[in-house]
Amino acid sequence: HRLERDLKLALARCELSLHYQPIVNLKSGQPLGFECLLRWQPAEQGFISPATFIPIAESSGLIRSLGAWVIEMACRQLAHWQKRGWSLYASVNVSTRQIPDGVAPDWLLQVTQNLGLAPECLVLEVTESVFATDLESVSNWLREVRALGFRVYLDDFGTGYSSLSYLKNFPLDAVKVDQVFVRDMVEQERDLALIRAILALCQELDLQVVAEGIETEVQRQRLSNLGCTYGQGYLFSRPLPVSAFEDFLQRYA
Ligand code: G
Ligand code: G
Ligand code: MN
Ligand code: NA
Repeated sequence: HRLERDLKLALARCELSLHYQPIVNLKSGQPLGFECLLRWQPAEQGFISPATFIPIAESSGLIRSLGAWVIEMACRQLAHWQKRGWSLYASVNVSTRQIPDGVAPDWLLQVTQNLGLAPECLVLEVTESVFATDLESVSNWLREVRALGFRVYLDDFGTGYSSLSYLKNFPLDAVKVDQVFVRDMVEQERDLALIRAILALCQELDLQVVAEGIETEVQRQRLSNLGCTYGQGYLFSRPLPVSAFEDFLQRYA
């Protein structure tokens, strides 16, 4: 596979970078953290979407080294921004294939400690597909990373193999409501009803909620009125490269 071969070389060739998208307080718009999104720009080509290359990295096993690079880069960038006075957290996507060995708790501790970062400032976004794997090792991993102070968000909530019993049995800090529910919540009564139900469920379970894919002021307002505290989406900012993200932060300094 040509893409797989090129992806193997991408790290050494410095073709990978992270873009940063703010996660904000819905009421004030204040950025509280950022999601790190991997970007690959091979020489003499445009960007290749992670939707294309992440599955290749997962099936080839390359996701381990790629994922480690993402976490180290995210932490370095976060430490830099914290030193500049921006009190933020970093949220990184973790593939199910990386759990548990690719994101070993003691390795995470080492990376953050070396940079002087509090574990609370690192969020690991996992998807519901973790619950379709070895539940015992996932469960042990979750408990260990959270006991060390790292936070875990359940990403793309509502689109995967979600069984509500997982919310009951597995310790999580927040769920990220997938953008498919937010997209039509203003026009479609059923989508709004689903959002309401998810928010009520999470309130009962003491789970925080981040709404994804917020593109309009009306969506922000509705979500905020329904008691959703955090959000992310193009309304606030697209995922941005370092300097553009710093410009964004500057506006809230
Ligand atoms: O940013 P964008 O919409 O292009 O991302 C597409 C998909 O790729 C999303 O599902 C996102 O979670 C995933 N993705 C982006 N960066 C990473 C990463 O560093 N690791 C993993 N595992 N997935 C990522
Ligand atoms: O799967 P995950 O939630 O990690 O991926 C987030 C993806 O959603 C990223 O690829 C990001 O570029 C994209 N995204 C972020 N905000 C918006 C938005 O407001 N609208 C749309 N359509 N996509 C968004
Ligand atoms: Mn995500
Ligand atoms: Na998501």
